[in-house]
Amino acid sequence: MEFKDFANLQSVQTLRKLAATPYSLAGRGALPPERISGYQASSCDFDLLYATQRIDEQVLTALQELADEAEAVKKFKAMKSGEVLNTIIGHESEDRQVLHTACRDVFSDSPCEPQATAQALVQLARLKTFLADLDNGILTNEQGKNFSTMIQVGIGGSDLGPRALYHGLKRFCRQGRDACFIANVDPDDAAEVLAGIDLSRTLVNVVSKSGSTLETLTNEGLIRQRFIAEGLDPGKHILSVTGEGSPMDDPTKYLASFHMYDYIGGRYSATSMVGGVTLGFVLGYEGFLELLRGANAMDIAAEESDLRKNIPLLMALLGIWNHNFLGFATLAVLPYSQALIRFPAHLQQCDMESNGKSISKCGNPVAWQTGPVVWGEPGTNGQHAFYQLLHQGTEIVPVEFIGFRESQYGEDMLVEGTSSQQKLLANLLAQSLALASGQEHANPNKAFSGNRPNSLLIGERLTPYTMGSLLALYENKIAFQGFCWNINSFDQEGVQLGKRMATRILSEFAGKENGQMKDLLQDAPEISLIQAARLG
Ligand code: G6Q
Repeated sequence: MEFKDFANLQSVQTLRKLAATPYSLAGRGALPPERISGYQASSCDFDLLYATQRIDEQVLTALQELADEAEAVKKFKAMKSGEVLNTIIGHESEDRQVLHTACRDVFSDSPCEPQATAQALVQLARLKTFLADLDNGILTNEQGKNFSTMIQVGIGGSDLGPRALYHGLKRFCRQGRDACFIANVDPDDAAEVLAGIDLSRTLVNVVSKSGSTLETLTNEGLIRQRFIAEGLDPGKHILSVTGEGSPMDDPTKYLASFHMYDYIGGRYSATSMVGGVTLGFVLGYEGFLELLRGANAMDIAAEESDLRKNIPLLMALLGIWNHNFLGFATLAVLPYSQALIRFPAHLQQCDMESNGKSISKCGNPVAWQTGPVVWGEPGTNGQHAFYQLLHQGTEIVPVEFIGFRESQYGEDMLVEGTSSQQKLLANLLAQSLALASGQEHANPNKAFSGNRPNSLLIGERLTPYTMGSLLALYENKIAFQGFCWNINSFDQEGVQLGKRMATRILSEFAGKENGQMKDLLQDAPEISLIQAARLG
């Protein structure tokens, strides 16, 4: 494998030239039927309509060349086969395999990386037994009653993905089972969740790969105290998911323990036991397997080298076109699906923690833009909020719309001749067109310049299977972009500095609590800041 700098790729020079005259979506007849039908792709159960991007045949050809030159698909396959891709060549780095895909490569007789998949299968078998014990009344609370709620305690990658999937699939939760999440060290997070809960019927799933995260350990401690205060035995209620050998890897403290492995990055861990335990509890074991099946199907579809037939690759390259060549700094992901309310928050982490990097795979400063700012909210709510800027603002924001032909509940009715689902989809299509086409008007305040690139990702219905596919689609898109930008998308050194400073400030607070002011920091700006904020 070669790690070529983005700026030196031949196709990048071609694309720079093409970017001087991108296709205009705003002109009369700019979106003829053959363009709309020609610019669509399908992977698994999703269709991508991308006629409303500022691309033409030449751009698509050059984007394909870029993907080929950067060996994006080859690297993706190498990733799935266990190549050590989480590394910065020539420098100290995590030096790990990147094998979240192995968690769902469990349906094949010849998995891409057999060892990791064997480990995933062991964890799945343990989960299956645990869930069956709950169903069969082998595991009950102190009074012999079934558990009805699972609280997942974790933060970052140990929270966002599982939480987004839980909201996405609430419709499919088993009767009498629910989940909630505590992430923040803000005591109000735990207080609010615990206020509405019968702890005697609750399981607490503490998830931390490192087993040493301040927020998670603090919340675990707080909850343990709550159990004791209510006369309950925490050991009969608290589970753990952690890395093998981590400080939390102590089965004697927990009702059950599950493992995840260092080759699975936190933000890519939703299909490991990090998501599996809570999702298995609410969806049932089969429901969780369906999610894995959908993710696995997308992982296979992403091996296609023709970007016109590979949605994750196509979305990655369209993103690069908008970001690096047309110069748009952010990306809005706007799901027209209430169930996906937390999905943009998950993508914020998955994308920005992966691709918010300034050095190349070889440790050199990059001379090109890497990951965009990613944000989003479900439509149609967003239309009544920030779409003004999307349509008429000076900042052009490329949009990835997501929608489904059918609603999840199927509980709908006609109001004034159309169903709510039709109204939702009409708005989705209208926004895509309005952003692209714009509108001329004599009154400048009512004119829309158009040419605001977007694409429509459409599925049939959001189910455990399609949710899995959607999750993997974005994970794979993010990896493809990282391969093209020649960065390491799988580490997160950028979060360390703030963490270290917080630890120093906390030790200052702790010193005060003990009445023995430490002067560890002395003239450090931390001290001035503590004083200026009137916190000490
Ligand atoms: C994700 C990051 C980060 C991590 C959290 C929680 O890729 O590594 O968000 O998931 O910091 O870490 P633990 O699971 O170790 O508690």
